[in-house]
Amino acid sequence: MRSWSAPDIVPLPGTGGPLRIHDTATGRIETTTPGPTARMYACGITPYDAAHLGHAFTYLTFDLVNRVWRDAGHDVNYVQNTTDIDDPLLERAEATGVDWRDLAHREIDVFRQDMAALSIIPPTSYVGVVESVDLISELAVRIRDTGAAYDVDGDLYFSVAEADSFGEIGHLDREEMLDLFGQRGGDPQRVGKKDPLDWLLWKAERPGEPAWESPLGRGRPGWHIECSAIALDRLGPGFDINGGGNDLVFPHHEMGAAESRCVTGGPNARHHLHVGMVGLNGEKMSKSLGNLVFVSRLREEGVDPAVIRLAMLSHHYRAAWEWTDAELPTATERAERWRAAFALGAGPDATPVLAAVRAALAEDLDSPAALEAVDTWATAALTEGGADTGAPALARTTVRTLLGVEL
Ligand code: 5CA
Ligand code: ZN
Repeated sequence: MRSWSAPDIVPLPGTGGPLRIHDTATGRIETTTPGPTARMYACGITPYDAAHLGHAFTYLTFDLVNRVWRDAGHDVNYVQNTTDIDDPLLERAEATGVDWRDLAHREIDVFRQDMAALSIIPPTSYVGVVESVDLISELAVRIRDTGAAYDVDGDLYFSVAEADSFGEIGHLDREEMLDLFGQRGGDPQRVGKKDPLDWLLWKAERPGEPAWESPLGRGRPGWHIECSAIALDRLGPGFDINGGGNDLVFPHHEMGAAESRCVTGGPNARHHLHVGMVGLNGEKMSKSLGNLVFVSRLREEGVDPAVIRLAMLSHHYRAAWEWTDAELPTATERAERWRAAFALGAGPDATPVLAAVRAALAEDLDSPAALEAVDTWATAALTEGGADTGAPALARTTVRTLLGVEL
């Protein structure tokens, strides 16, 4: 599937250090150790509605990972899916009287524009489920052939009893798993399953619903297997980082990891990165709750995407936070201050700013600390001045290349 246009990445002097990130599976900050090409997968949108600030915050986080790795000298193979066939998409299409394909194409297109406007580096491979049905059904067959899956009235289920190391990412107890499984797209009540936690790999064709031919019969993929199949196909086993928002820790990433482990015998990824939820008025911003601030709406209202990006960067990726009316004025003021400092003919040496931004991002993507380092330099440049004529340009390039803020 077509991705979106890439922002300009201007190289910086020197190289950054290794990226350390909080790994959900270990609960600790771990040092990533990619090869020459770092490999990362992030769960993409289900395109039944426009992207909101929560989605943007998640993709901004993976964009920072991408930038830090590149600055450390790696190429990055970044894969993102889009769930262009799933129940919520079909429900919305039905409710609004549009074809589900048209709905998906329209929303994916808005998403691409949002991502490009926010200077998010596009994935190397942007992969839809519809175009991947064959490789997903192939993985389902491989899983079935190991004996880990079984049939319930034509649908294929993964048997949780056969999942080695189940719980390795979220470390939840069974009660919590059952609760979250029911809330997040699972079917604990389905009659005929061996265990309420067993999950759907392949859903046989239902009347009036789209279906594809496969060795498992006509039908469509379950949710988790789309990501495990696409990641295995494009990245291979044991890639560097898998992740998404922290609403995906369970069941999505736990069940996806179990699928992958079932056929490879090892972990799908070396590290698991999860982003805190962005809320509005005390609730998680979510399509089903309808409490959304759309990136596309803000853009239509004329908000500078660099300001939206700055507002998000002022929050650490792991913390849950709320979008409020104060976000945009604060970020606008900061953008103006920085712009004024970058426009000066000279300023204080900016080498320490580059070092501080590099260090802050490499240590678990501490973007608030990175912004503070730039604030300190900009304030000094504007109030005390400085003699270094290269400093404003170096500070600006630091901000553009590492933080992706185009000022
Ligand atoms: N298509 C699936 C993943 S395979 C999905 O979860 N789609 S989504 O549209 O619901 O979410 C897209 C991405 O944004 C996911 O990584 C999800 O974890 C993240 N996300 C959703 N809501 C929020 C939020 N309020 N704050 C932060 N991230 C969010
Ligand atoms: Zn996913």
